[in-house]
Amino acid sequence: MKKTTLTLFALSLAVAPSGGWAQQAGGSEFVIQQQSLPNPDNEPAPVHPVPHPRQLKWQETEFYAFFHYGMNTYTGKEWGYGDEDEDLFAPTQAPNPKQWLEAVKAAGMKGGIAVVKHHDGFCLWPTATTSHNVENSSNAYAKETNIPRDFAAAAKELGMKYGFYISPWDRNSALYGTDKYVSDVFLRQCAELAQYGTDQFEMWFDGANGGDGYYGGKNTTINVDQSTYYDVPNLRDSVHKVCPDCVLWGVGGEARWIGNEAGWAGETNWSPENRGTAPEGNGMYGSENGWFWLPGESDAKGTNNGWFYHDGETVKSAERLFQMYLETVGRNSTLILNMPPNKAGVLPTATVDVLEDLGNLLETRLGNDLARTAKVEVSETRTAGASRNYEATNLTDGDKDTYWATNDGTTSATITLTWDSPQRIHFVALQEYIKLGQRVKAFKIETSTDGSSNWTERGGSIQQTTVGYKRIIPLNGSTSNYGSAISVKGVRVTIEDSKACPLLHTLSVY
Ligand code: FUL
Repeated sequence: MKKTTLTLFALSLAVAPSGGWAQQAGGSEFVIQQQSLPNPDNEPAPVHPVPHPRQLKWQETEFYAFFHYGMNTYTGKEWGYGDEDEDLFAPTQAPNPKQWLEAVKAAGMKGGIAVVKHHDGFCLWPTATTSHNVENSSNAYAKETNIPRDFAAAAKELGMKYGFYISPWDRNSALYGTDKYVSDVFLRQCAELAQYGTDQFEMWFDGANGGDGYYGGKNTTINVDQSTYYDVPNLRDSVHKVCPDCVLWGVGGEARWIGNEAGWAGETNWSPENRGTAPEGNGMYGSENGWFWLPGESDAKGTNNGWFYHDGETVKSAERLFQMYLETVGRNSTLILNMPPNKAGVLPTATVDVLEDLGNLLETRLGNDLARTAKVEVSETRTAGASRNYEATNLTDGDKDTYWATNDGTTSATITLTWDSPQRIHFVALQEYIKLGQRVKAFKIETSTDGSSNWTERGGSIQQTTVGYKRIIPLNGSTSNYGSAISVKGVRVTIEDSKACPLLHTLSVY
């Protein structure tokens, strides 16, 4: 039994020998007697901070879409002022969220977030909270429009995750800037959205607050202090009571803004972070010793102009989007890639085609894990417990819940994969068992043509530092040039430094 004793003067509580609390008459000692918890599986102690289970599920979504559609689609703006005539929202046919989701599913995305209210305050569902909504447009398709309803239903049908972007800043609301806005408008809108599903995986609460707006007819500037105005603890609590697995992004943040909107995260990227100047702190890189688990999310435009669709909007190439994937998902970040529906309320054919091409690239380049057929050996294996082992084969069994680990105190180790015949490869991917914290600080990847000698370091000048949820290293050192494969009979990963014993659940080779 371990015993930790803290002495605090002027306190009169003590832990009884039995382990329960006991009052010490007139005493001045505060004793915490910590019993060693039974650990029959010999599981490693966590390295804090660790993710909340909802953050873990969220991270597994990896790659998902953003759909900016709304009043701005018809006015040509990116930030509407909030004074738009509702009639301007005029779809040329019934908007079709199922088509949006089908198209991104073909690109390998596992879900999507639909903007249902942007800063102009125009709501894409019939709501009791404001007249600035679809029902008040004279357009026949608009009157039938209910994006959150149709989006959630389509996602469920397609087996995808869904969430909503609902702008806290509302340039239309006469109540904006008063407490009543938060309780009677914003929180109610969140509650209304829950009628379309309580299994939302993320709520995007954008932090923008440019100040000026129409605000119910008052043409004025209203600035709020977002850290206090939105009553964040209550907001978080209210959302989680209804949608327990929903991660709040931005205001109330449980994930952090990578901060460049260009589709890349730092090669060194920690999920731990301090809540700093912005609520999200050190965007691209996180902080090795951060206090909170605040994993990075990269929001990026999949088209060349706006978040909203504008005339002449063109889609980025599948190769460019593949590069973004490597530089975000491949660097311990999620990627939320924006694909804006057009005035007909659908993704244009050119977008759909690129998404399909992207799906094919991901499938051909990262779809066939050659590690599954390799022999795997490690320099050390943690002593097994009663019902869990930490064997090297856990790395290649395709199961994210089994992992390889070293014994406590061992912070460097090697993993060697070998094949009898030469394999043509481009990428190595690593995944930590982050449930027990992010640990790896430095690693290197080498390959060998015969599997036993002449090991050559790979990855060019790419920093091989953090791993986190997922790290993908292009062996040629380039995220933009797929290049030609290298032929190998061995891959060796050396963990050079780690905060504590390293825990990896998957090692993949493509
Ligand atoms: C920003 C907003 O102001 C943009 O309009 C867009 O919605 C982007 C994703 O977030 O902060």
